[in-house]
Amino acid sequence: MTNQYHLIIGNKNYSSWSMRGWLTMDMVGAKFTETVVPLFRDDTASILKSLSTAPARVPVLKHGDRLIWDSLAIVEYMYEQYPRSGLWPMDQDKRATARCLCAEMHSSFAAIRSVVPMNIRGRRTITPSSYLMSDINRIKEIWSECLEKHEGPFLFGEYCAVDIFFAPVVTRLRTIEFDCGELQSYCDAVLSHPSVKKWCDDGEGESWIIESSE
Ligand SMILES: N[C@@H](CCC(=O)N[C@@H](CS)C(=O)NCC(=O)O)C(=O)O
Repeated sequence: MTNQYHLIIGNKNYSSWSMRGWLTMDMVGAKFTETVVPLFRDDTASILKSLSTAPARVPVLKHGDRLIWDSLAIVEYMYEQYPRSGLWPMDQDKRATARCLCAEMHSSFAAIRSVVPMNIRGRRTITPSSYLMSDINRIKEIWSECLEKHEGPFLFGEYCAVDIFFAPVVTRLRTIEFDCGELQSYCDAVLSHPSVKKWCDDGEGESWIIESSE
């Protein structure tokens, strides 16, 4: 098995799960190559199939013969590879909560996902429905509790996997020009993190358009 990491991702402007995989790789400092596959085109599935035998979704991490085809699995895999990277907090109590929050992000928040598809360069003001607000309120509760307990600037003090998992939520709130109030400083900290900035700059530079996410 070679030690090369190869990350297969979707459009940086639109693919929130890809963003989480990529930010994970960037945070741990792994040297990796990336292939961006434009999503929701007639040839998307066949391109993905030509790149790996994983289910036709992104992100997919190839590490030698190993395939890791889910963003949360990529976090856990890269944590095993880079245990001192700070991907999960060092403290076990914090780490337990951090894992719960990433799992919650991974399995919940259907409203924000469906009503506000990720579109980093997009801006559109909306009046959030109560359905959407129930997700946003839970997100605000998580952020407030973490920031109060750990004193910021990130949710567990230092930037970690939880900030990575919430980064696409931050960009979605910016897309709908949502007033985050006192949580705006957290959003600003995420958006100005060098990895997040790099991803967003790349996304803004893409020319693909996915109409259903506009
Ligand atoms: N649970 C998966 C979700 C992956 C996922 O749904 N990725 C989307 C892009 S953000 C995708 O591949 N969509 C293409 C499709 O569904 O055909 C993960 O965390 O990696």
